[in-house]
Amino acid sequence: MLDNRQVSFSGVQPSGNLTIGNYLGAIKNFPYYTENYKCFYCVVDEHAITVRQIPAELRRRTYETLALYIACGLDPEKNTLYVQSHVPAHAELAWILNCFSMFGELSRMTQFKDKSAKHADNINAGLFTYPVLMAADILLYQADVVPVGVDQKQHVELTRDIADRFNQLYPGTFTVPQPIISTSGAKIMSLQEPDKKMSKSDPNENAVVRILDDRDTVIRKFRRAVTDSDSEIRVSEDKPGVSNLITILSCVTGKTHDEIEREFDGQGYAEFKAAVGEACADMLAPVQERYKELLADRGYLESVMKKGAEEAAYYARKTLSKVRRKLGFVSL
Ligand code: ATP
Ligand code: LTN
Repeated sequence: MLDNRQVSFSGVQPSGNLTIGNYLGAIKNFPYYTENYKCFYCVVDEHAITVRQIPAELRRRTYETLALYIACGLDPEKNTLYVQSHVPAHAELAWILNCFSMFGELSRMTQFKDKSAKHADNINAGLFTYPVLMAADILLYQADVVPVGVDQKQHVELTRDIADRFNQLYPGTFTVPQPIISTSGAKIMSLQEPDKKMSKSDPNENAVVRILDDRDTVIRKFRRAVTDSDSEIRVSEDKPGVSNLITILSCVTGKTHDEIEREFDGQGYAEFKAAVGEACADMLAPVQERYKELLADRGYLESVMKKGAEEAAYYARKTLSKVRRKLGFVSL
């Protein structure tokens, strides 16, 4: 709770061009909290360097991710939008929380296991302690809710455990946050391997639809999406490709799975895929238009970053001072 309002916090890594998975699973839900919560939405560049980044690309994507936040409906006047590395308190609290996080619990994190397998030549300590930095992000702002895709639920649960552990030793320090996972769209799957999550760093470009893909590209990627050998349009565990497309269409149009199954009853996959592609492209068009205007104005984006960093630092400092006092660090 801050200023008598509950707090919403979330973050997205500038580690690639954002996908409709990032949009439907997370960013689209962020503005929902704007009116009634104190909201912090962060571009988590420090998390992104747990895998190797090309500096010029990281810099460009940091601007792009911020511009996308705004283009997706987050008003910088009503939400604190900022870049993680502009607020050193994140890294500082992360160190402290490292001393309250257990090797065993970090070893069980699915994302760590997946990313270690993917980047076997670079299993660095940052990749291992990634969730501790995420806990620091959330706990610094005394967040009540954390809107994320389902893949991040485990990390928010770990954050709760760390907060509980710390609060037991030093009562009343942190708010214990709640993960908020949307009922649909929480896990959009790859269009090429529908048993895998759609991920912005997937090297197979046909597997992901990016928020900034143009209309023809969106339609083409859906046309090529992997389905199966029968022709029934229905949600089923043994039809992961078709189920994923139904989920996407449902998120985009607000129609239920049942309604979609009835609407396309008797139609072929080609017509169905074309309809999903069209609907998705229609959803993305206004976001893309706004994004282009924003990206052309770096000065404006920098002013948003600066104001956001100042606001965030104000709240972060309060929590950090409390933590330092509780731990017994000497303050000058
Ligand atoms: P990377 O491929 O670099 O690991 P990512 O695509 O998984 O990135 P993140 O920056 O880690 O994206 O995630 C930002 C937000 O988007 C998180 O809340 C995450 O849960 C959500 N998200 C990511 N992928 C999906 C997906 N396929 N479906 C639903 N939500 C997703
Ligand atoms: N770990 C998240 C990104 C992230 C985040 C956060 C999400 C970093 N800090 C705090 C919510 C709250 C990811 O990989 N998607």
